[in-house]
Amino acid sequence: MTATNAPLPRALNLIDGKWVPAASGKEMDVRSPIDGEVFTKIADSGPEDVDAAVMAARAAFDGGPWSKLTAAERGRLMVRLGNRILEEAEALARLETMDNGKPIKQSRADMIATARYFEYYGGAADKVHGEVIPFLNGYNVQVFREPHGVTGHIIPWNYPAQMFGRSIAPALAMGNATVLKPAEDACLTALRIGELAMEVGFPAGAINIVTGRGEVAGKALSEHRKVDFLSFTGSPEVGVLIQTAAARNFIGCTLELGGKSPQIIFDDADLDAVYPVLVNAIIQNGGQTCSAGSRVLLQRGIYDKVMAELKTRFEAVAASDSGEDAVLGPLISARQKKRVETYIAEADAPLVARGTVAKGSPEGGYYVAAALFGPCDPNSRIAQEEVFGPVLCAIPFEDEAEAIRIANGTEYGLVAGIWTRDGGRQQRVAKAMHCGQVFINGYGAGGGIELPFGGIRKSGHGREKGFAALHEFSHIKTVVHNHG
Ligand code: TXE
Repeated sequence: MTATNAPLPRALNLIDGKWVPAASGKEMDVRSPIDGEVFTKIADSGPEDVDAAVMAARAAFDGGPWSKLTAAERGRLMVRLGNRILEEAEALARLETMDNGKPIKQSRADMIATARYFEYYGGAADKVHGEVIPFLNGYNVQVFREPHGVTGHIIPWNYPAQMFGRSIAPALAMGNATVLKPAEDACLTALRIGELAMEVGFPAGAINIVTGRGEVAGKALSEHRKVDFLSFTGSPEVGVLIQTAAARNFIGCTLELGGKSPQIIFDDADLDAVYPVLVNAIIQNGGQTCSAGSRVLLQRGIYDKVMAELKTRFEAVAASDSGEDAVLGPLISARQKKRVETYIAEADAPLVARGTVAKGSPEGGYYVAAALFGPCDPNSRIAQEEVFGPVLCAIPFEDEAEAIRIANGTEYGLVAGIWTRDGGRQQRVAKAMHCGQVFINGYGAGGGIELPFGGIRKSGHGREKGFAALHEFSHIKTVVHNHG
């Protein structure tokens, strides 16, 4: 296993500025995907722990020290946390790799992105201005952007540190007090960053972290009546439960539920630029990325040429133990490995290439060799469902109209990539995409903290990243003043 020199966080929750065990005393095992071995424990929290965290956040927001900070002071704390994350980046990256299994280089990049969330939103905290609206004579009308209050955050295991930053940084910038339930499959960096947050001086109750099972701790957080807003990233199945719970409490929520994102390659594309991006967009993080480019749409004239090159590149990909040279690590869990292997075994399309699992990869790790399928029927299961593994399916198309139809032809709508030198086509196809983010002659799976990100339909709703997230984590209050 990749050695970690990071101090392991204890099996405790962060509630009201203190590190405490689950009230029940229960703990759960944490396994490293690299070798499948248990290497530490986390708190297996129940509704009573969630309740304590929510009440701590309530107190922090309803008149506690957190509520008394100016926007600039909140921002300063966040920037300080970003800087601490950078100072600890190597240790955090090693912890992430051990806990999540991703290649160490990916973890290093993730830590820089995580720090950047706190830097970006820390800088933005005092730059969200209200408005003054011209109205009747004798009136002043002001529009304020107010925090919701207590925000509940349920995040997945694929980018534990980045999701922590992505979800809570904009909420904190707006002055909300937060309760976060990280994923049971990987949450150690979130806990460690919680320790750093206490170190840099966040007041008690502003950031609370409760670990545990989704159907217990996650459920309790999503249904808690004192939570004012929910932010969820995970599966569509759980997204429905979150939205239902939000509706029962008459609160808002954002859902980020993954995708089946297409990259459309027209026959005039710069193919040498395309190849590495295509492979990376599905190999990165083992394909366990909501915005993974999991479908490649190829114009018929270049189909054979591109597939021959992709075949060579896929066969050269070896899943390995996430050390310095690794590009593909293990998947997160035995369950995900089984799920992905089943998709591969049952795929209703020709298998074109399979990568390998490097010799010497630890027994018991959750390694899956990359797979390339094609030509796939656009309506086949492998071309419609999110596999969440290193599995790419190729679909041929004739012309622009067919490419658009196929690209938009799934239940998801998160990201699309368009590769062509034709400027008019770039604009037409981008406009025609039913999704939340489009890349032209590039593809940034997950990148860009400044860029609003999120989906439509089964990919969810609401926007994270950029200033859009600050708007999600606030509501508008209109004050009408009759001074006549
Ligand atoms: O997700 P879950 P899973 C997709 C991807 C993957 C599939 C299953 O296709 O293969 O979902 O992954 C918490 N109430 N994505 O099962 O269960 C859980 O503890 C409240 C895409 O791991 O949705 C964790 O913190 N919370 C996605 C979080 O929800 C509950 C990333 C996500 O877990 C809960 C992850 C409940 N009843 C998976 N049940 C993306 N958009 O990137 C679970 N949770």
